[in-house]
Amino acid sequence: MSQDQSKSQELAQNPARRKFLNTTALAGLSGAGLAAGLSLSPAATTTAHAAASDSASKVHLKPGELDEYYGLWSGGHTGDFRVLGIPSGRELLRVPCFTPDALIGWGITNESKAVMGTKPDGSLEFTVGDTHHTHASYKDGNYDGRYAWINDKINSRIARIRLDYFICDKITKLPNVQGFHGIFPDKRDPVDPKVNYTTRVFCGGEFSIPLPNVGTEDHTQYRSLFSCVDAETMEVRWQVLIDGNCDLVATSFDGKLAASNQYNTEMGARFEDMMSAERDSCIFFNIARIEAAVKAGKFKTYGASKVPVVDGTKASNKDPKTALVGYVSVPKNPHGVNASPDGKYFICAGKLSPTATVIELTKVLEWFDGKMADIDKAIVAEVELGLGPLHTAFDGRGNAYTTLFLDSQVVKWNVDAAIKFHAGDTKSQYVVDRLDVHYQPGHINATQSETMFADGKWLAVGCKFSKDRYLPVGPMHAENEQLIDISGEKMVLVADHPVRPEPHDFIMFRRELLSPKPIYQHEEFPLAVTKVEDAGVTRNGNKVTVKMASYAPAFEPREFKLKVGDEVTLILTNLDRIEDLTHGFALPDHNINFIVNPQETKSVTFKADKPGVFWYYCTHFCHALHLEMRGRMIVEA
Ligand code: RUQ
Ligand code: CUA
Ligand code: CA
Repeated sequence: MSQDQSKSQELAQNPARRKFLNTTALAGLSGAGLAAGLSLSPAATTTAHAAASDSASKVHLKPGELDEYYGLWSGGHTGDFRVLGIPSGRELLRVPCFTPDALIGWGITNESKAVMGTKPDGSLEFTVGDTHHTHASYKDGNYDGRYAWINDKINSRIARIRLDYFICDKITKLPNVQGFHGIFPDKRDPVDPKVNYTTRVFCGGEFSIPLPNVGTEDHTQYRSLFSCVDAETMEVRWQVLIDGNCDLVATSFDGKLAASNQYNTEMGARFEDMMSAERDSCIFFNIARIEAAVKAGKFKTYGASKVPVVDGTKASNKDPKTALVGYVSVPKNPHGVNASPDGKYFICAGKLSPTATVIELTKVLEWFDGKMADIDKAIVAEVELGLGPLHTAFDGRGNAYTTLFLDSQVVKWNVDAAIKFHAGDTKSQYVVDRLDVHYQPGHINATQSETMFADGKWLAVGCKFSKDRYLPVGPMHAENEQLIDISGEKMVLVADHPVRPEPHDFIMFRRELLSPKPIYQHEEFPLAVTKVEDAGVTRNGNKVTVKMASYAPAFEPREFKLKVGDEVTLILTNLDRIEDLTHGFALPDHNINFIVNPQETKSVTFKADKPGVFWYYCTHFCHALHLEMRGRMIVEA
């Protein structure tokens, strides 16, 4: 028996060993958790390898075989959005959104700068980002392949990714919010049954700040806002002023409720204060009522923002019949809130409590209807799982899978059995299986997990530490995304995938739910140079427009002349229509480099500030004459 197994057995036999983590225990225990991860015995490793080889053939796709699932991953503090194939785990694409990207020329081209946002001098407002959570648009309880959204925690921005071209087309900054963390689209409209698809995206504000943000030290004055962004216009529709903070966000399948777990109901400014209470909350937002309050003009605004802010504080929401929000009590510093695919429950993981809390949505709605006096009665289970529970996924067969950060495990548990256990049936065995993962898992998701079509095939686990799992490459380690086969009763660890630090959340869905376009259409680009004859140079004073076309293996024009001091806007359309025939445009000594995919148009604006001959050339291998695909920019003194 491995040390990890004996540790979890000891915990199983003596679960009261540490009901809750306090400040001192936390420091000691996180150390113990890390040490336990390191000391996996050779025996345990061998067993894991043997089990994995049975399922391994499923993940090793033959050359030319395609994956069954798309995986949409966040990039973490690389600030990007990533696309993986599942089960192979192969990374297929990185979609830049919040941060510049040298391959695409994101942050270099005028079009990308317009999406990212610029300062008055034309330079980028932000060049850093921190993406955590990505979720896609819904229709009838399943992904509809229109959009994905992703958060930027550092600068409180939300980006939309078009899933037809896999490009970021809009970014919105949330006003009066810092630490925008959880994000989730609604799944249908709460009022209009015809609107059975996503029209809103909800955003949780994790940090509290003065409203408006003046530099005051008195943190009792700080507040957090929960924001609603319009899925189409990407404008902020409304915000809710709350007590405590928001962390992760989940939405119900009927569109009526959004929820956010709160770890800082204490509204403390230091971690000791943030963990002083034994229980925090999961806050529930009544979407229809909030929108009615906004319509009725019952809102405030803060600072320069015009966004209506309704009052969701406890003091103003005591009467359930008129309440915009309800606060369900959850133990201690919960992390993660996830909606079960049957539409019945939200599950909050306890983080500093070894428990998961199951909240029944019909009961929350009964509270809002005034039929149930105590909203905490919506809790139908609060069961022990192990140390450091963070996030939960579902297999569509009634089982939940929760990561245990400190135990370095995934625990599979049955939700109905947990509810029975909580109701007093102490014989109800709700834990089905436990599996060691490597190491310290955070997010977890199963294929189709957050839809009504959870299929229970694969489980991916984002392990925050990889330690000894890969060849050492110096002090910085890859993260370890592990893939687990959950098609049977027992979980089987099948593959390790190194990823560049550090993805947080991800979703995986069936490939037929997307139909990406193989090439662009000129109509997407107002500046498109649609035929070679339109290429050429026009001058207006010292403002020069260069319309350029690329078609393998040439640029048109092949040379153009400028004078020092000219301000140049170069518009390039790739006229090749062949799938996968991308050209690059690199201009030495001018910090310009970008690609144009088939039928795509991009533009750059720069100063010709020095005399010389500058060979612009294609960077993307496109043709036998790729190296010859170049031209001269001649700048005369
Ligand atoms: S959080 S490890 Cu940024 Cu998604 Cu839970
Ligand atoms: Cu065009 Cu290489
Ligand atoms: Ca707390």
